[in-house]
Amino acid sequence: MKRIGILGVPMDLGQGRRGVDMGPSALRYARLQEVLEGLGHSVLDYGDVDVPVVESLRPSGGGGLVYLEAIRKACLETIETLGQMSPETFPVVLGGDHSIAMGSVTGASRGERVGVIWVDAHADFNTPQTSPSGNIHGMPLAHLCGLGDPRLANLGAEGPTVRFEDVALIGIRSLDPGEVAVLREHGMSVYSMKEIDRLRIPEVAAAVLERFQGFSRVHVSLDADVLDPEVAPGVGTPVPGGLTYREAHLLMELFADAGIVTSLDLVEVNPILDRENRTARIMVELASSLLGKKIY
Ligand code: B3U
Ligand code: MN
Ligand code: MN
Repeated sequence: MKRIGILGVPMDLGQGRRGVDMGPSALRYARLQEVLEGLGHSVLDYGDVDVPVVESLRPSGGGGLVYLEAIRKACLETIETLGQMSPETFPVVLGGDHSIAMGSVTGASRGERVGVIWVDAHADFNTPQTSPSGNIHGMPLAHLCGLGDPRLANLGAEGPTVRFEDVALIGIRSLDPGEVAVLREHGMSVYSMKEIDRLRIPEVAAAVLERFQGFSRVHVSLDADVLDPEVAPGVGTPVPGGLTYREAHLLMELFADAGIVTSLDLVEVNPILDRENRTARIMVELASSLLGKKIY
């Protein structure tokens, strides 16, 4: 039995499509708390971080970076709220777009060395210099590693939250040219869909889990768009050829069996683009697979 703390971050400032701010509501509507309690956990919902409505910010033009300060503030509030949870609490942070992970990973790591498993169609390893869109949800992992804009790269007390060698990316199939260069430069460990097709999920999971054995903190950041759009249509930037329903569950179950994961993000669920809350329901099921006990 774990103590689990749910925190919503209704953030849509990291990208251009409306609706992803409703992700926390959709995940709660899909009975996240009841499902986790059904597994025997004790679950407390800490409510939502305050995120300004996009219309209230009236940007004077420019790309997505005009929202940098508002995103930074929401990430700092996320860190503060996660800090109020007891150290043994397992945080489940609900996006919102993926820019929230700069707050969730930093807060959940509690200043300790943290292994990050980034499960996503995208690497989110752009910096303001390499990003073709200017959207900050395409940049959180780079900033967690200390690259990019110093206002986002140093949200923790002591510099970058994550070491380059402590990241594993899984499910990647859409990269920008500048992003590839930065990933290569830092020798990032990328399990693309090609590698998943070649090695299959058990081998990928085993390799990643072996790397993070002995870590006191391991964070899984689960972007709904890692799933195939046929399985999870409610996302802003769908990319064909993603994880099947069974592959995604197997990955979470193998993580659960290893028992080393200490925190989780569920991000990029966009209920406006979804079909009858299917994507939120699948994300809740995946959280349940990650937090369930091994039966067979
Ligand atoms: N790499 C592109 C697209 C993208 C990243 N993350 C999402 N989409 N969800 C970018 O805008 O940085
Ligand atoms: Mn992402
Ligand atoms: Mn993505």
